[in-house]
Amino acid sequence: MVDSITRQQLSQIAKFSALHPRPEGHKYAYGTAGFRLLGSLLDSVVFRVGLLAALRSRKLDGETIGVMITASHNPPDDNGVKLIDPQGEMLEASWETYATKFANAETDDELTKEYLAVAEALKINLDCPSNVIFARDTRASGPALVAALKDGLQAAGADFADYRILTTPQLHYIVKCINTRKTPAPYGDPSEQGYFDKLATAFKIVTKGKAKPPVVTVDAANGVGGPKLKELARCIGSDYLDINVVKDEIDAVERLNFQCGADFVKTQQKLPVGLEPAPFELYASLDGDADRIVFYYVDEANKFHLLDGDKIASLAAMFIRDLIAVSGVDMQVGVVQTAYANGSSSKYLTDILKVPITVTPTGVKHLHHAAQLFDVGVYFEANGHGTVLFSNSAMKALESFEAQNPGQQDAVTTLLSLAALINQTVGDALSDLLLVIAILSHKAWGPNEWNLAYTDLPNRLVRVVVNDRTAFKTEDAERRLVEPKGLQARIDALVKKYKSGRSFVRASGTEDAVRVYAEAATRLEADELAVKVSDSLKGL
Ligand code: G16
Repeated sequence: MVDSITRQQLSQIAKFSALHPRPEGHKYAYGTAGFRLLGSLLDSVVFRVGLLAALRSRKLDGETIGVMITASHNPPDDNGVKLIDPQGEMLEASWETYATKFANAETDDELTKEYLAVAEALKINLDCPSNVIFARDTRASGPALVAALKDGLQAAGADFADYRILTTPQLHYIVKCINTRKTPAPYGDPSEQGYFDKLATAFKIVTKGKAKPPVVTVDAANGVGGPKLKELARCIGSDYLDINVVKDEIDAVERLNFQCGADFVKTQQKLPVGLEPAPFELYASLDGDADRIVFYYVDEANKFHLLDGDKIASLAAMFIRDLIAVSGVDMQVGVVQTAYANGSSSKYLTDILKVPITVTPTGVKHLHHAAQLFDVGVYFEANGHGTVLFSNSAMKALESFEAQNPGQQDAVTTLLSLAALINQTVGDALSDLLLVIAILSHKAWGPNEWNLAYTDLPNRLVRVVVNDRTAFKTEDAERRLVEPKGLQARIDALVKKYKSGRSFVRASGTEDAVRVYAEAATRLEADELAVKVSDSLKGL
């Protein structure tokens, strides 16, 4: 028996849904980082995500849920939408199925039925309060998608707040702040200024007594990270840090991620177009929503050296491991990687640093949960997406530790301020930038000294367009293909021919393509292996 509140909500949903018709024939899927495709195909999806966000909040007794409208590293015409859970984490995986069902409902009637079915199956009281906050990146399709989202939230009777233009990690931060406000461990002030202040204060504590770092030049991919980074640097103050932001034309929407940005630099293994670096100075590139960062420099011969997510993870793990050892606190650091991790980085972590490694499928949602199993979990994808998580028990151990000497006290203070500096909700390019600068300051290292820890095996990442990427099924944390049948055996046969060869193929969850990764002992061999494996996909 449907009560009057439910009836009213369903009728509102049907009414608003008619304004956001689903394009015919398109199959949607909640992928690596939510729904992501051409902005012009997303109106109905975003409206429906609004409905789901309202339900998710109700299911969690009115806790605040976040909705981010962004397509991150994708080209300017794409857009996307993803949900953020109350602790600032990615949406719980079991709800991705509902998201996909909502997005694919053929008619308004089918959509209201799905809505009711989820509410009934999960025993959600539709009369319960529902709170949602949202933001977007700088893409041209953003404002119209925000309007669709508002319609969805209104139809479902949710209370909502528009945080306008933010980086993805800023929204994750604010969601967590709101939901922890009245708890014994509030995460921070739930505002953009609160975010800047928290990072700025922590950075100053972590780098106290160290020389001011040399200037760092940051390519902001012509996205939202540019203005936000300038504001963060202003909050830190030029007495402590100089950041030179380039590629910051957010109004030139067609230049977003174009020949610049973290994805371009990592996949092309070259400088952003137009950048003329000075030897041995530190450079970095963000992606379109500032949740990824990679670093690089050139040597005296102008040779490009990439310091990617694996290098960041190794640097952070080494620094934190050493601080823990000095502090005498009983805890352990571990690292989470994906199949893309360079073989040399995994070897360095295990053989030299002697820290445990876990490997998960691509997508920070997977890495994040694995990192939570360590006292201090460092997780980074090679593409520069990652963070460092301090568990509750690690925080308690640090907070209650009684240091026996100034060295121990210093180490504990640095670890605690690192936990504040590093975004605890998701990979955050701005926070990771400060983390790297802080560690290099402590070590008095430049990028070249950082790079010396280990030498990357030459590698190549290729994007291959296929007829149907959903035909590519993997196992073993995406390191092996199960389908199409027979393909893995062909890849194995190719890999065998190369010294230190490794290659895998997986479907992208953010682009309509599959990705081929190859590494080998020499540049030539890595490139050749990548080409041969890509060729083996022809006709699929
Ligand atoms: C997203 C995910 C990352 C993932 C990347 C590429 O990044 O958040 O975890 O590595 O997509 O994924 P795929 O290879 O499946 O396309 P972003 O920065 O685009 O949000």
